[in-house]
Amino acid sequence: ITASPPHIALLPSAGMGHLTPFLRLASMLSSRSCTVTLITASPSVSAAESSHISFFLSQHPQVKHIEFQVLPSKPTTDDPFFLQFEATNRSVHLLYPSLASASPPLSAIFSDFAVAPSIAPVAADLGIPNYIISTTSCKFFCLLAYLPVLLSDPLSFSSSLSEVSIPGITPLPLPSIPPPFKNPNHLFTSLTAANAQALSKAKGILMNIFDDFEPETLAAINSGRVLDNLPPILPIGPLETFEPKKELDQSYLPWLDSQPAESVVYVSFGSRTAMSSAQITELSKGLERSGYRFLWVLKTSKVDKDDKEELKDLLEESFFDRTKNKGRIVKGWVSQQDILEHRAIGGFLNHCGWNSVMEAARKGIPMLAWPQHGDQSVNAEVVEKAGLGIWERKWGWGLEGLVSGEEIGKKIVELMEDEKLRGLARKVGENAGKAIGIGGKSEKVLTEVLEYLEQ
Ligand code: BUP
Repeated sequence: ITASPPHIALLPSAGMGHLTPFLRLASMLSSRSCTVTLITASPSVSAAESSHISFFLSQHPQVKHIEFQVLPSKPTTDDPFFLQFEATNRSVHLLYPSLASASPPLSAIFSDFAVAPSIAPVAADLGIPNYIISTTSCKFFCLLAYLPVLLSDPLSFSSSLSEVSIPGITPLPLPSIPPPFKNPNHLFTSLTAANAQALSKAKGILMNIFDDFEPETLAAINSGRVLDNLPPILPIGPLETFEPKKELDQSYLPWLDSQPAESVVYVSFGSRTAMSSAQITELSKGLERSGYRFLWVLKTSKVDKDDKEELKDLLEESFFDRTKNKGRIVKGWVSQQDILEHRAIGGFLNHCGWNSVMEAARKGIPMLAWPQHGDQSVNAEVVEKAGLGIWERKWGWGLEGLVSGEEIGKKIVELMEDEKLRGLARKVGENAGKAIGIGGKSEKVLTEVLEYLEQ
């Protein structure tokens, strides 16, 4: 009997940073003849999530879709994305009947780290393997996996220490630890610890990374030096992009098309950064002072549905007048992959959300890292070490302090004029391309997983 391609159910979690790698992987699996079922939680937190899911399904009619209602949460002041992680975990068991009756029968569930504890028993009852998809750097994943051990010692995050030690990998500077981890009762911390405890039940951890980007950390975790009960870490990135090109604000494109090669700084802090108005003002000053051309994607709320402010209320009219030939500011969703691919882009000022890092790596675009929250400081260090970018540590967490326009301007000049960095970043791009090319390290890992799952 000839083997037939597997049927894989994909279960992402809340937020574009989590949904994006799942849609990309779903698209890749489908083009490799797998049967794919995409499971999505309803209602979604952001408008971007619902529109991307709809567009993805319209472009991939062969992909099956299960939409399930998450059980409501008690209203609290917690981050709405964290609340959705928690609600999804409480609701996942409801999926059992539809997964059990899938046709052809399911071969595996690929699910987000954020739902690890609730999906493990479902996969076990179905008698199929569960692969967890990690949406962050390998280094930050080590911290997530090791968090229960750190939380068991009240001194782990003591301010008298300058670093946090995790066996097998280089220590993490204390300021890079996400502030919620210092509070065991914080919702994000308790959820993460529960997720970490469920990791050993998974068959493997698929990561949107490539071997050459974090070789030492990957080798350490895969040789059991971080923890001895983790499943294999399977680097399959950078995941190839699939994104809607239609229905987006592309008003900046004609302008971008007319700019010289590598002359424009692209500025974006991802989908969940609500930058303060004082910082927005300083950033505008910094961009102007740098003298460089810029394309700035500006968001002012954590959840896009709440983003009601207009550009004219955020920045002075004189700023627009002075910079009308130098820059464009966009409010709303852009196609970041198209922007990073554009020949005019020469640098990327970014928060180091992991998808953005892998997209910049794929295109070999030098980054100026300015972490805002979550995994981003650890990611910034990874970016710096890999040669993809520079990071000004003393800026700290973007959402906590205020960095002056003068400093921002200087750093942008450094980013755009550092030829050595540009060369290193280009090399990162070449290595990323090799990893996902036929016979490349990441491509082989994915092929092996799919061969293992063939029916
Ligand atoms: Br904003 C924005 N267009 O306008 P990250 C983002 N993106 O294509 P985040 C757009 O969304 P987390 C826009 O290319 C990336 O693939 C971007 O994910 C795309 O950051 C994704 O970079 C955003 O991981 O998520 O949104 O902060 O907090 O989970 O890191």
